[in-house]
Amino acid sequence: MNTKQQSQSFEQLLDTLEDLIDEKAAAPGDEHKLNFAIGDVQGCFDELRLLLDKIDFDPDKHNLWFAGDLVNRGPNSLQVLRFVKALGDSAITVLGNHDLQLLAASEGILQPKQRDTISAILEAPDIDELLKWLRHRPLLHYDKSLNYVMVHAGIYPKWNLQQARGCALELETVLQGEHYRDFLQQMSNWNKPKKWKSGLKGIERLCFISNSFTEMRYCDDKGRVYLNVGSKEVQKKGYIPWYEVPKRALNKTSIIFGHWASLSPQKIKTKKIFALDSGCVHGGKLTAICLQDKSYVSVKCHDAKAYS
Ligand SMILES: [Mn+2]
Repeated sequence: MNTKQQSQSFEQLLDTLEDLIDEKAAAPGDEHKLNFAIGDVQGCFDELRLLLDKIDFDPDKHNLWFAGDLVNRGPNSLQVLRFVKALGDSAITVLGNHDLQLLAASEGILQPKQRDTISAILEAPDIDELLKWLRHRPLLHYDKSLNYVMVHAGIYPKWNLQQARGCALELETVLQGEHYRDFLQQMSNWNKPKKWKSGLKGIERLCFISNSFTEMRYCDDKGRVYLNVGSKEVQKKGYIPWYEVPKRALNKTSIIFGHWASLSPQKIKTKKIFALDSGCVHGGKLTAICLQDKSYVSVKCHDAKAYS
């Protein structure tokens, strides 16, 4: 980090974020490798190991993509975090809401809730390096040669690929910079604003970006985002999944996401949409998809009563 960046205030940084130009080139793909994308692990370490056995995982032959929420609610979040970090370049992970909440909890900003299972991480001797690694994960991963993009919850329906990548880069810049605590402190402005405007500024802009990538499920047909809505409200108001909003801008690239455990991965009929959270932590399954041949592999949750 240079001296100029170090001397910037959080407010100054917020003012300059919009001007960031997306120059991040897609990482050179290992074209000889098969890529498997895996849904929300949420601390289900035994199931993850079994899933990797099932696909005969070999880091020389395979790359793993994780759709975020590596941690929380399941029994072994610390082991999952250590394991995925140790995979190095063989694994790509995007940040989910539980990952961001873990970062906030580690700073004393959020108090863990009763159902949260992150205390082993908070007490781990290697917490600093684990969470520094986590904080440097992207919000969005794009592979140009495979033509896939991966996020945790979704991509705001009005954003095209370039806008989505630019917005992800804005928030990644903050999370990886010296002011990440300021963002974590303020990120609980969850519900506002509902609709994107390119002129949106500052913390509202960052929260909108964060919500879209890590929390969003439902929108209305005009593209307003509604967070934390129950099924009755969804029915009454006619909300639709973000990926069914008419004229969705990012429709030429396949989108992989997790976060939505009640969707059945193989039942979604929307073209180029791949939902991977099959609710392992709730007693469902942990699912992987091979990006090259679109075949699914899954293992059942070990705990018949579910972990959460
Ligand atoms: Mn989630």
